[in-house]
Amino acid sequence: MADPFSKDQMAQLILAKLRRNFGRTAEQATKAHMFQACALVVRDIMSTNNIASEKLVQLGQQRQVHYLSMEFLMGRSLEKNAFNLGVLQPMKEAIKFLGFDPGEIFEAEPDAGLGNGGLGRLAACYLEAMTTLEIPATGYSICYELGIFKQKIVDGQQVELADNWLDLGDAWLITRTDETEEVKFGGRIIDHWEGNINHPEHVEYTSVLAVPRDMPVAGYNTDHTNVLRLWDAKSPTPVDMSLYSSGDYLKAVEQQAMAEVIAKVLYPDDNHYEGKSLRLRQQYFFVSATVQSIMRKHRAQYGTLRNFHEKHVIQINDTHPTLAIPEMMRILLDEEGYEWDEAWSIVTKTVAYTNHTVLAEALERWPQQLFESLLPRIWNIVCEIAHRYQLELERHFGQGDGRVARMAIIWDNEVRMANLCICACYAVNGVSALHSEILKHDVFADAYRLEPSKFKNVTNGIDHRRWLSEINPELDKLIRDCTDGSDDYLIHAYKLKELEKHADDAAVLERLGQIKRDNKLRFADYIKAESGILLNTDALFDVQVKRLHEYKRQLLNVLHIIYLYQHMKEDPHFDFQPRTFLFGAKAAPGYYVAKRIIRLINSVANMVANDPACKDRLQVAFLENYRVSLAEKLMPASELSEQISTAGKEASGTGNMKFMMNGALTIGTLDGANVEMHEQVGDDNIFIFGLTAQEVSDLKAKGYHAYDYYMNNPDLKWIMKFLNDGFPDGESYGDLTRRLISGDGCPADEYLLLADFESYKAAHERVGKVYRDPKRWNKMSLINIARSGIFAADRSICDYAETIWDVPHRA
Ligand code: 26W
Repeated sequence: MADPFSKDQMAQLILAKLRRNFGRTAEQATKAHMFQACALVVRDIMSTNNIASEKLVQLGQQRQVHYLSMEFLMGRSLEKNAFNLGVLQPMKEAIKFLGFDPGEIFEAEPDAGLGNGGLGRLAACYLEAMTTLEIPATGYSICYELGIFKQKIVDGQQVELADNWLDLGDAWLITRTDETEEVKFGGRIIDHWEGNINHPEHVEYTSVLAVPRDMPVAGYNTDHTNVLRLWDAKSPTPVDMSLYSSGDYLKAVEQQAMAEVIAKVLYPDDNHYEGKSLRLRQQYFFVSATVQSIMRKHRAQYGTLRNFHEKHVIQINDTHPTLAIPEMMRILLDEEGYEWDEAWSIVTKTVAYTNHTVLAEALERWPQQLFESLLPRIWNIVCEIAHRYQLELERHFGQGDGRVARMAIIWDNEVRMANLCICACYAVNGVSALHSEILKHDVFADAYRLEPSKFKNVTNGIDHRRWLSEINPELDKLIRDCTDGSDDYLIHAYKLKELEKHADDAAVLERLGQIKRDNKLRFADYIKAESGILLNTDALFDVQVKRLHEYKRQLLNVLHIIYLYQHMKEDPHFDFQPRTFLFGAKAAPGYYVAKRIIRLINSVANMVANDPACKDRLQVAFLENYRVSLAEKLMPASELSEQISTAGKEASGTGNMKFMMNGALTIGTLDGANVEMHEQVGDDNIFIFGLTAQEVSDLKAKGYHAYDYYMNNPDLKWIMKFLNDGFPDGESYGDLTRRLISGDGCPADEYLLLADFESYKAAHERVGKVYRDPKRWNKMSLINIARSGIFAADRSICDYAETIWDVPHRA
């Protein structure tokens, strides 16, 4: 590591940036100026380090990782990068010295919200971990002008506002115009045959320029620096002057707008596919630019692409970047003159695929017509891949076998992206043990039988430097005090285990409890200042934050709250542990039911807030605009983490890990990574309830009758009636109860809320009992923290490096 900076040096650097970039002194600077100046200082350090890192990689001819993802949910970077670089302390002192409050400067940074949820945040944690582990890696995505929308709650309902993060977020980006790539859309292909070799010519296409805007990423305690390459879309001709002068002004401007719209906005759909032309354009745009850029650099260094797979691995984050496969083929065939077999051999040794969801409605299937007209040459290549695959499958299974149809890449005039990935990738992995098993035995069972060795598991992990040390400094201190006093656990997360020596140490448990109380108070202060809501910090903070989706079952949580409410009203002596239920969730703008559930949560929150009977006992709050920077404040203050998805549906979950590391206990189903959390801590340190994945699938096979559960359970009956009758705010929710009981046109209660209700209720009763014994609760909390090391992203990245990428990493 380079020498650390002193406070004075840091102040000088910041002042110089203020002067040069904004023409201001410290006295004239706003918080926004100050943030930008600090970011520029940190960016300079990383940029210098990155040049050195790239040199070393080039000299050592090391294999590089390219992580392709439509989403990178980076959140804020200033405090994080400064922390990793070891300059956080002098920077804070310098900010103070210049007359500002460091906390306020960090708060001035907008979240880089270039993602929806789990998949995007995972990519961000992994880029940090790859950097810390000194793996030469680059992330690739789109430089969306507008990130995930900002959520406002108006009259209980979600309203979406534009998120213009580049205002200030720009400070991190280094524009590399010299590495611009051209991406071609539309037009048609003219085949020129020379013997049996084809030289296809692409004519009448529309060009879009892809301009890299690189965001450097620092690793912890290393000079190694990687970058996130965000492609911005530009028209090749600013405004076509020939059209302009010929009077076709609109057409001239239109061409420009058509090009630039590609990078305008992140699609806010999570786990839900819609065959939108612009989305396909986004995918090809970023993937084509990425592959061209990697191959161009490789050629410049090695003079050939023959050894490409030895020097590069391309990891595709769900199917969204699948077009990297035919795009590599296109370059090798059309631009480099390779024969099919050799090109295919290079591609299939380079690309690996991670699946992140089993929900059928999330599977990408592009209509042939759209695909063919937008990407004519890529379409031809995919047809050829599909054809050859079909022949192979038929050789293996026999013609007319159902498996050939299920595994087909093109079928019913659709391109199935997952099947293309499975065919072309040398590795396919799920993101938790359970999820990987479901992939092998259910979703991709046919492919698994064909090539079992392709299928792997890499259980997700989170950046524990951000999600523990940075956001929960008091807990970080306690851990250091209880381990060897050093920061070693920041590199070797399994050292958290040493905490467990103190599992019966009353003083340590008391201190752990005190840290949680302080964090709750701090969070309550923040919420009060932001929204005016006064949280009851004496109550158990029971938290469910994640995207709103029916399979995640926020509605089950609400049903239980209504049950508690009813019992409290009925029986003033009803003995239950006071609770503050906190929700945070964005709904996809077009997902009607999800939006209704948000409205319901707000109806319940209002009713409870205005009912004196609930005072100091029951509280519900919907936290507006849940995002990375809000999660960072909330995790340290949470006591109970709700991970209550229908078993078999949540691929992994990563929020669950953030809660665990910050000492919250989990109430959850045996789904996704909860299964492995349960394995780590045992029955005694987690509140498990509900049907298992196997039981869910058995019940569905047998025929699930939600109505019977409803009829046989007086609590459920009462709750449904309550929802139908409506709330003091005038809203009633017959639409939601119908969905649960009769189905309203679709299968009733698809996610088995009613089947799991009783078991959920019982688990909550256990929670309440344990909470009344603070010593026991704190011990459970300590054990959870101590055994959370396995959920560090470093462990996941080591798994990828060793079992899929075959690249070395820092020990
Ligand atoms: C095409 C629309 C679309 C958009 C996003 C489909 C699917 C997605 C993502 C794959 C959904 C997603 O974020 N999945 C989440 O991935 C996390 C990281 O692996 C897991 O922890 C979550 O369980 C999973 O829901």
